[in-house]
Amino acid sequence: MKPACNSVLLVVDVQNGFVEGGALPVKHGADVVPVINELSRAFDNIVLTQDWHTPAHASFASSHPGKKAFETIELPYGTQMLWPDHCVQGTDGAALHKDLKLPGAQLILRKGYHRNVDSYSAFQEADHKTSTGLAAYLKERGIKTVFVTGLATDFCVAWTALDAHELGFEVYVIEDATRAIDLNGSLAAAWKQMSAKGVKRIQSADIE
Ligand code: VGL
Ligand code: ZN
Repeated sequence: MKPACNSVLLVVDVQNGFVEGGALPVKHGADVVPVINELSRAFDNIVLTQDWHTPAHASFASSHPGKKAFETIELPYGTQMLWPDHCVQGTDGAALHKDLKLPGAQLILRKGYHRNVDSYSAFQEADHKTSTGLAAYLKERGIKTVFVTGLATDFCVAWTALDAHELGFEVYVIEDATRAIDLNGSLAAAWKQMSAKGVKRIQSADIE
């Protein structure tokens, strides 16, 4: 398939913090970089996201005495998975991967910058109330279809894809342009949920 001119390639959180050597490494995370660089040639519109947390963010285990990374905690908006400190605003871990070559990208959207609220999704924070503004931006530009890539398949990619679908976009996740964290079956659960909602799963070879 050839993405129409009202499509966007959404590149989620391809940051140092999520690849080998980062604070929250996704296995083989850096492998998405050449795939995304190549895919970008087929798109007129490209948007990137950056996970962009305050120091002592509520999603960090270190902010909750006695808690460890990959445990959960109850926050006012629901159950929150706790993570190692990662993607702190302005640090090297929060920088985009150096081999990502997307000079034509039009917007870099930062998310997760409210200290007490996480934001896996590029569209809506984890309180399920606060918008990032991305849907309005895309709709204002006439975008109808979103192709989601990046890290991690089972967290930020899946939440972004599900929200995009809910907001009325046609949504494709390009599987080989993503890599997963996969905690306790989270990857299988994410694909199940995405399929059930009508998010389409494709491969980079399906795009021309
Ligand atoms: C992510 C966990 C915490 C992601 C971000 O980009 O998938 N995962 N923050
Ligand atoms: Zn995060």
